[in-house]
Amino acid sequence: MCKKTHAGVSMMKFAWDNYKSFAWGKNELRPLTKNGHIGNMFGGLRGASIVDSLDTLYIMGLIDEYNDAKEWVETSLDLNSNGEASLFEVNIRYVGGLLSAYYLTGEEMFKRKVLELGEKLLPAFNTPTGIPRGVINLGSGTSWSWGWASAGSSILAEFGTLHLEFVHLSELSNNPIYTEKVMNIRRLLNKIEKPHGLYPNFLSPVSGNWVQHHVSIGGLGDSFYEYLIKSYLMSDKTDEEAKNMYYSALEAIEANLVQKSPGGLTYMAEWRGGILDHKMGHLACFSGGMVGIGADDGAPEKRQHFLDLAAEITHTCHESYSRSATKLGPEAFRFDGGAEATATRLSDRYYILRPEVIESYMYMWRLTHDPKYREWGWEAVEALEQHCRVEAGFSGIRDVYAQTVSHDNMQQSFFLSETLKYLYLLFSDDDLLPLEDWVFNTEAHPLPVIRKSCLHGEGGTHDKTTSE
Ligand code: DMJ
Repeated sequence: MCKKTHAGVSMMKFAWDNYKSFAWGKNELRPLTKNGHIGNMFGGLRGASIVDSLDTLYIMGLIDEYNDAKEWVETSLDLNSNGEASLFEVNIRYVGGLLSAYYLTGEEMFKRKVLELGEKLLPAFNTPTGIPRGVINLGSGTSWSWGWASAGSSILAEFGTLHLEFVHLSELSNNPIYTEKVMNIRRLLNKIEKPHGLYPNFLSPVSGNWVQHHVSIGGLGDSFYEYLIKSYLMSDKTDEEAKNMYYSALEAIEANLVQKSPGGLTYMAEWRGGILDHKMGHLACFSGGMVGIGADDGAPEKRQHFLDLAAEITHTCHESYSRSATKLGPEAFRFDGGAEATATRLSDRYYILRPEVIESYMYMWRLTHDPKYREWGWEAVEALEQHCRVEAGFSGIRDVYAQTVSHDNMQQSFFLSETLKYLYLLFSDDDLLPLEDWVFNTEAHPLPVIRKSCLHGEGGTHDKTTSE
């Protein structure tokens, strides 16, 4: 194992050990106050950091830690909870985490748990259009829209980020209902008229019409686009509808949102009813990797163009890191009023251990083997160690431009699931979870490509899925 891969493992072990000491069974660790955080995103479900970490621990070969996590899931993950859960968050973290744990290890218990949980999500689809609402009570099955979403609408990045997990739920249960639910969403989105070919972020689950014309590749839109291309890849390149929707969406994005700054940086702006907002969120930085993994299946004459676009976006996102005092990137950066990849508002300067920039480094490394992606990943390791590591875990910071950092006291579960996993894969050989065989859900949980001839409900795989 190379020294840099080892660094990823020791960071994971440090994050995990502290979670275990101070927050075991809670959703996240609060590393400054050394206690646990539960929050209200998962409707009474607990142990988000455990479920999100199962595959990372396993892949890294942290087997004692993985066994502790597995035992907790078996004995203490109580799915009979009664609170208000985000359908999206439960799906990407719990369903995704349990599915990948099952596929990597072949442990039947994970399959039982994930099928039990999957069933509890189905009532969210009982709306006039079948577009699910954002919030569901896992006990009663009642669902409703987020109070902050305009006019009772559902969010594109939420109802559009169910496909990969739901197709696997159908595979494992031999029950087509999950696939039917997400195919119905797909059908509606494919059919509905789109302004300039773009997908707005808010849709009414009652009328099936767009509610506002705000378009973003960052928050509220992001993973919908990611799941189009990944649905195609996960189907062993048979899902032509997903493929066509992805490339048409990308064409509209390029025509309307992709911009070049005066300093030559390529970025994806946001769109508000035809008016561009020259801002890119940290969340939108996943798109370097997305455009990269989709490059090969585009029209032959556009392949190099897509790869170039992916590299340019990843470069811009790296710039948002390298232009800060901490070498970590802000939540959102702008390209107006003289700004070039920097945050101008105080409220955009925080970094909460998000993965998207490192995620794009990992994909671009695998696709090009250009050493700069590993160099950039290593800069991020050093910055995380210097500014986010505290006595009892890793913490987000409030201002990436401040020389003396102020910590937010939260070790997000996606730091263990995504940030540290992508860093580890960036410094590992390509045959660890090869991209031809595995697709990562939006929380970085690997799901196998479905090859009708050999999957059929079997857990386990012949690929290299763990460190020796
Ligand atoms: C993760 O939970 C997922 O990557 C999601 O798609 C977006 N936000 C966080 C990480 O930033």
